[in-house]
Amino acid sequence: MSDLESIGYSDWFRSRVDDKKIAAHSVARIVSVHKESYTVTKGREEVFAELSGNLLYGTESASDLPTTGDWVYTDYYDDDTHAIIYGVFPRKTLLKRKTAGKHADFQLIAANIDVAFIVQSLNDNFNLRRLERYLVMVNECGIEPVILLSKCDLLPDEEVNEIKKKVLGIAPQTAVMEFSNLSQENIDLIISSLKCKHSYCLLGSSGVGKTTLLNSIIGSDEFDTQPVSKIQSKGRHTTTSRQLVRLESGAMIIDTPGMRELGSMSVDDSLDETFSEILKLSYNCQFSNCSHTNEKGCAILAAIKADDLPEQRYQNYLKMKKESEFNQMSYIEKSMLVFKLINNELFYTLVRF
Ligand SMILES: Nc1nc2c(ncn2[C@@H]2O[C@H](COP(=O)(O)OP(=O)(O)OP(=O)(O)O)[C@@H](O)[C@H]2O)c(=O)[nH]1
Ligand SMILES: [Mg+2]
Ligand SMILES: [Zn+2]
Repeated sequence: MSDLESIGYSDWFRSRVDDKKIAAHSVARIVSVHKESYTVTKGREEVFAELSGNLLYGTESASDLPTTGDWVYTDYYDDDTHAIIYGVFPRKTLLKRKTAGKHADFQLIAANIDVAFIVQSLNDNFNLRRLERYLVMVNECGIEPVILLSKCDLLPDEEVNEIKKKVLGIAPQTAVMEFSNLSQENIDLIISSLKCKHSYCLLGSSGVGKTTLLNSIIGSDEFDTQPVSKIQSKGRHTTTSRQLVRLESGAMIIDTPGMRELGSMSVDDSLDETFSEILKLSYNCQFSNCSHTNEKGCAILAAIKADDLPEQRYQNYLKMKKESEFNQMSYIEKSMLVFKLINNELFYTLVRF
């Protein structure tokens, strides 16, 4: 196995190389992203790297710039102490999220991730609706989700099992496991599930124990963690950067800062995947263009009435569908929507006088 293969390089990427770039440069993987620089590796030491002028000034969208986990074309200089990045490989998967604020901007979280661990703590952080949002995001990106319920030391087993049942109710196809960094329950199972050459990432709200889990996995306190009360009083996350960490097993894992706002980004496909039972029901609606709101012969409404589908889950589906449609609108479309509303407001004011 070559050094590159040991960190995940495969035929998938090999068959997508740019002939000109591969003739001129070598391949490396992004380990971490800093303000204006990067760290890259070819499977051994990590090297400081910067973007070439062409890449820095010639890209039209921020999504064309490298993110953690990306494969890139590089040249090493000065006895391999420093590298220049010339281009980014096509991505197998790209994890991104809508950033806070009005613009439909995206922040890249990580590229070429195989499995995403969605972490929620079993005590105060647990929320099924939030979990659904994470599942949509991960499915949207074509990444396999695994749900990890943290801090199981804080709850009696019966309560843990109740919550697990609820989770399986919304994600029957997804692996779900409770664990504790404190008692180390199921940590060995998580470790043995990590496959050589595969890339993983840890997702979830601030304070759920993502970094503590990473420390449990590597068996040392290498990365900073912080009590939840401190995170709340400071109003910021403990983990602030993303870094590809190589484990002894040959697996790679990226810890991420907790997410405050989770915008769902698009495509009905992944919504349908997350809410697959709703999609299945809709095949039985009498009319093919059924809006599932008031039609006769609507299988979804019938299922809600018969208690086969929880009303709340259906409402959540509708809400996310709407949100996803809104997010797909361009900034201009959204501004026009507001503008129209302002006009209406003025119009009514005039009528009243
Ligand atoms: N009781 C209990 N506490 C835990 C467990 N895992 C983590 N904690 C505590 O939860 C707090 C937050 O843990 P972190 O690992 O820093 O949380 P994080 O998810 O990395 O948070 P951000 O980096 O801000 O996104 C720390 O005080 C941990 O000691 C657990 O299994 N049980
Ligand atoms: Mg952290
Ligand atoms: Zn219907």
